[in-house]
Amino acid sequence: MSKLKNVYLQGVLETVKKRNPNEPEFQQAVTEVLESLEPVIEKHPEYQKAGIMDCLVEPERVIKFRVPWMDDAGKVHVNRGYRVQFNSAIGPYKGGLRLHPTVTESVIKFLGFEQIFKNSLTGLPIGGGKGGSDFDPKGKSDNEIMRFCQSFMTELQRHIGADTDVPAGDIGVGGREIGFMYGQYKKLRNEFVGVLTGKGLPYGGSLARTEATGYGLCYFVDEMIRAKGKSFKGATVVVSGSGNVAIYALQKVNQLGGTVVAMSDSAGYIYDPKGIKFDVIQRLKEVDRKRISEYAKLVPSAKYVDGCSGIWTVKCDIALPSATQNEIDKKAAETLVKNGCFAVGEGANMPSTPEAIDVFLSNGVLFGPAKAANAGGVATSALEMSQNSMRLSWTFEEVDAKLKNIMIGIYKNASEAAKKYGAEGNLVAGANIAGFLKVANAMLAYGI
Ligand code: NDP
Ligand code: 2IT
Repeated sequence: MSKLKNVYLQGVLETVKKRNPNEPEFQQAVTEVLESLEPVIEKHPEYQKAGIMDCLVEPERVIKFRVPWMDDAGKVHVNRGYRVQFNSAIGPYKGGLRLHPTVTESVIKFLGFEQIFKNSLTGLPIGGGKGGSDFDPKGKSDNEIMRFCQSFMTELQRHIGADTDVPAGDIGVGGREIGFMYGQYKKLRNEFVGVLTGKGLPYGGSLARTEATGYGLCYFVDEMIRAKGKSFKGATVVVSGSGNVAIYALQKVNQLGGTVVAMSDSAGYIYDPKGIKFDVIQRLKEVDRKRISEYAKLVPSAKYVDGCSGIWTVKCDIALPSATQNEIDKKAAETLVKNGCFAVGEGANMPSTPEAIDVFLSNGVLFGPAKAANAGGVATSALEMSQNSMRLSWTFEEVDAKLKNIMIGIYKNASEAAKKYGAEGNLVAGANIAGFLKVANAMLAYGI
């Protein structure tokens, strides 16, 4: 049951549920945003009059396609590919590509919807989109990954472009996959343009894009907790996941004086009271592509525990969920609170269930929602697009400094919007409202 009282918004949500049955993740993401926007809609009838919310919850375009590929043994497999071009009011569609067996239209739509507000919050000119496939990269050879990526791009290339739609990485898509996809795009289109971000440095990538989501997450959380007189110095931190976001969150926590005592993958988690070593985990995951259980064999002070959800029972001051959606439920949130956790920063998209968010907010936990806290990745992607357009590249320090300023700006913008609309201290409401206003005002200007 939603908490909505506004009749117009209730109607919008009803329509979303009717039109998109069996899409629980998409319904979850829309419900949260509509609940946050209640005070905005009450204050600004012009949005209702122009049907802004009705338009916003309907993607501009949903592309769904067949992706056939051949494994090393010569067997043919068929996966399903998606690109949801959700909203282009303030810039070309922008958002990652996810390769994971749990990918469905609902997952891609929730991610694309959230991306609209996140991208708006960065202050940069990017619209919202997302894509991916139910392909499972685990256990595949480099050649199989290459053939899949080439087949995926053979269709996707018809729908994207440097000024139209610019995909990037997400779960299961990193530098290797972006390389294969960019190579295929270039072959088919005979164009060297910034049509993907997260590219390798020799062919148009930006320094600091690899680090950006994890670093940005820490810059955001640092700003949020410093406003309450706290800091990372001496803090015990738990980071779930051990992929792109988690690895660079670990590195930045270390630089800011905190200690990450637990990390995970989908099979289980590692615990090391002495602090998880960045170099070891980076090599294990990025180079060797092994399971996190191997870490405990390399580092004697660490122990491995089967089952990834147990990570939330580890006592910490700050939690940075950076694996996947709905990884923290009500019970996990209650355990974190009971163990003294005072801040949560969402590195993943929608990692906390609505019930978990209620637990955090009602217990005074400082809560940085995904749309704000993990926006550093896409913000730096937009900086990659700028550098591609200029045919220039900035130094690591320049990009990192811009990223930090953007994250501080997002914190300020979200906290001010929350205060202005009667939800002081609630960054979920603040991020949704601040992200919405820019997009809605552009849509108002365009007419229907
Ligand atoms: P990666 O593929 O690099 O890493 C994902 C990590 O999460 C792995 O450790 C993986 O474990 C774990 N994981 C994935 N799915 C599940 C699952 N269903 N249950 C438990 N664990 C799971 O992805 P990223 O680090 O790029 O992405 C992590 C999160 O951050 C996602 O929610 C993504 O949408 C979000 N994000 C990513 C950004 C980016 O720039 N990359 C930007 C903003 C948000 P295993 O290896 O066992 O599958
Ligand atoms: O969820 C996200 O913001 C991303 N996966 C990054 C998207 C991007 O275009 O860099």
